[in-house]
Amino acid sequence: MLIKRPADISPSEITPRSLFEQRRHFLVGAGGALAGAALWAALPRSGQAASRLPAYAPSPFSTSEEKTPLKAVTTYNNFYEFGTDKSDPAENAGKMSVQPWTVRVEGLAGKPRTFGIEELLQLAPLEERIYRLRCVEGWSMVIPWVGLPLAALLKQVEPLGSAKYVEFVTHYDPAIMLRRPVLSWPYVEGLRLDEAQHPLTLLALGLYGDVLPNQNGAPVRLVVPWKYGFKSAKSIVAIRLVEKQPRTSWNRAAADEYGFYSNVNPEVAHPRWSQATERRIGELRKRPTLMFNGYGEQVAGLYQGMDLKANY
Ligand SMILES: Nc1nc2c(c(=O)[nH]1)N[C@H]1C(S)=C(S)[C@@H](COP(=O)(O)O)O[C@H]1N2
Ligand SMILES: [Mo]
Repeated sequence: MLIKRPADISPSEITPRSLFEQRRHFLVGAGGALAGAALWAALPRSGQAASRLPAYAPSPFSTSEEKTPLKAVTTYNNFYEFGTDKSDPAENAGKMSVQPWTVRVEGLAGKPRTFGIEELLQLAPLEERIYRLRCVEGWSMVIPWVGLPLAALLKQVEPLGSAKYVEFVTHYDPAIMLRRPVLSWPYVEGLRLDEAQHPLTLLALGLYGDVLPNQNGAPVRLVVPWKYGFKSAKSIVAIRLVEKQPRTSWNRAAADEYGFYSNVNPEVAHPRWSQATERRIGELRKRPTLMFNGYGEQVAGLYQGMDLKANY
């Protein structure tokens, strides 16, 4: 049994909305004119006080649904490298040092290159994207991410025509992370190239206006809002353009339960539970789960003609 369906976070653990709303303020400056390198270097690190990201614009892709409180977003996590209980990542991920940090973008590319994390800030204007994220376990959150489209990064390296898929490799340090082979480490995820280039696919550097807390995948993670949460790889160190569909950690662990596509689909049950409904963290009621997590209008075209029951 790999994933248990955990009891939801108790309402008492959730910070009242007014508390975190008070600390919200948007840095409006010279329209992102601050040099990314200087700015990133000046931000506090290693799980210390939160620090604001530079100016970012709201995105038309944002949902207007009520956001999940920051406290829940940062204490109810899946980051199995730091333990399998929901509270483990918040307790243990502070050990991870995220500076310096580089992301290698390699494989079938005309201009493969390693990017310093501060360079990512300069590739495209930062955006705030308020996305629903649906975990395969049956809960969901609404999180205001800050980041840039992954497409902006991929464009830099000029993918070759032979590149069909993108593999995401995440940080693994056995000195501070689980050695037990709960999953095959490092955690690997993958997308088809057109999914990776889709405008909704976000390379997130922050949430609620601050740099990412370690437990949420600092300093850089993926957010793919129409797929189950496990596709959104945390703490990415390499992005590989490849010809063949990558073997992902969850697919290796249980291929019949975690398919490559992993699109949110209420009609395809997980072998051990229905996926028809979900519980928004902080709520008691169940809501119906929407096809493609409600992003069908934007992404359904990617799967035209595919059998989504066979390609689960
Ligand atoms: N490296 C890594 N990335 C990961 C995971 C993980 O265990 N390791 N868990 C995934 C799962 S199952 C989910 S639901 C999301 C949770 O992201 P959040 O904690 O920021 O909400 O991260 C995904 N990314
Ligand atoms: Mo998940």
